[in-house]
Amino acid sequence: MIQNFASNQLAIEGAPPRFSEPLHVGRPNVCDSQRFLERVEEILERRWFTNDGPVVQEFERKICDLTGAKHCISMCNATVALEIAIRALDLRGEVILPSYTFVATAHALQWQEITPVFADIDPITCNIDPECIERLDTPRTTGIIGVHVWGRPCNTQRIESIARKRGLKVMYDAAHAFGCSHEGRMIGNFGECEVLSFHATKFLNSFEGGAIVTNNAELAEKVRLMRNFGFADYDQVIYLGTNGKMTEICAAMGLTSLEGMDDLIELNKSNYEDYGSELEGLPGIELIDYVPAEKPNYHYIVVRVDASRSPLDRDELVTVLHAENVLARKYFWPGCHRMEPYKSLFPNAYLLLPQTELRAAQMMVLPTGQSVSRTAIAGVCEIIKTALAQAKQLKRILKQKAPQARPPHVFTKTLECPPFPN
Ligand code: T4K
Repeated sequence: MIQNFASNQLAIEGAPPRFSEPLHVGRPNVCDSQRFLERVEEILERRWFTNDGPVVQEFERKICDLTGAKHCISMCNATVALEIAIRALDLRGEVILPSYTFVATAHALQWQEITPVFADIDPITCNIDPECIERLDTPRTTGIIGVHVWGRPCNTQRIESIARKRGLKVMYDAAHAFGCSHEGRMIGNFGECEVLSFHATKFLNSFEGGAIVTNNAELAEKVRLMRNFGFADYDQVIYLGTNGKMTEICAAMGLTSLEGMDDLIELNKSNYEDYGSELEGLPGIELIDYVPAEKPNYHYIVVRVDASRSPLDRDELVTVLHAENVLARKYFWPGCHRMEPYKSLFPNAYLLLPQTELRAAQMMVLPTGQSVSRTAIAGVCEIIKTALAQAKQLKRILKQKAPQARPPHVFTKTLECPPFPN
């Protein structure tokens, strides 16, 4: 899969791509496939496929054991889990959240006609800046959604003290943070509730899936009802609800992934360290760090490209990598405030989001996980090093190729807001 790099010519200059197959960010990890298939056999035999079956219940119990949270209510995905949590907490009016997140966090509010109010981020952690929350709070504000971006926890103490002072409810989008700890407690125990994602691309995958974890029994009960159309019993609907249920097959995958979780963390950590040592010392190239005293899941390899020090900027590096079949991603570019419908609703939001604008233009996510070997990591880093060393001539080529060189799935519409800073 990895080709020889005999000459220093890059694919963007006309050489064959370094990787013959695409190297994806977000390739799913598969743990014990035999054990998963056994579970599938059992499910088929049992003929209980969904609606709170035994595998779902076992999965939920194991999530509680691992996080220490009292209740886990599994869901079909994290987006629906966010929507249900927002509704169960009775959030309405305006809710403050970061713009630097996957668009699902904002959509879960807007879908329910609640106004997402975008706060700027702390430039170090890329998580919501608590000082901005104070500035954005209005009489219409009912809550705050913090997002533990890349699995690095928000400043929960500060957020929750602001919320207490101002009578706001706090929940967290913990889609990236399953298996991580914060101040000695596992993620899953903060705010009113936390939402996990078990999407195929996530640290723990159940094909598609999510969960709400909480220590609040009343909220847990409400969420359980809402997940199943509001049914309290046969023929008895006592609540407005939807279909947010996880299937048995998804739970079987989730359970199997849980059993392989320690190995996954070890592998992720080793990949992270390999990237770290390969990229060390490159000007303007910085791998985000995790607090080793806590328990990170090391699921994302996130590199900040500071164009004031690096000879190539983030977009240039991503274009070079794509030409080599390394499908690096620009998560989270553009920030939610530059996506529809928010771009039209709040055309001036960018004025209040300088750190979001800056980081969205700098961050690049590289492939990791089971499908990326040490040799592949060395290959990816060698491309980056070669590109930086040849930056002057590459800039000329990139300029000429600009329209064709654009990665296929990036945002191509002309933005009404001004261009990003570098
Ligand atoms: N909150 C946050 C903070 C989130 O990051 C997310 C999801 C959510 C909430 C919502 O969670 P869910 O409702 O999904 O449970 C991907 C994921 O689809 C999305 O789950 C994730 N965040 C986001 C950060 O990344 P896209 O639009 O970039 O997906 P896509 O299809 O481009 O896939 C990413 C890469 O993974 C591709 O290069 C191909 C590779 N891939 C993907 C799948 C699904 C595979 O190799 N195999 C696969 O099966 O959003």
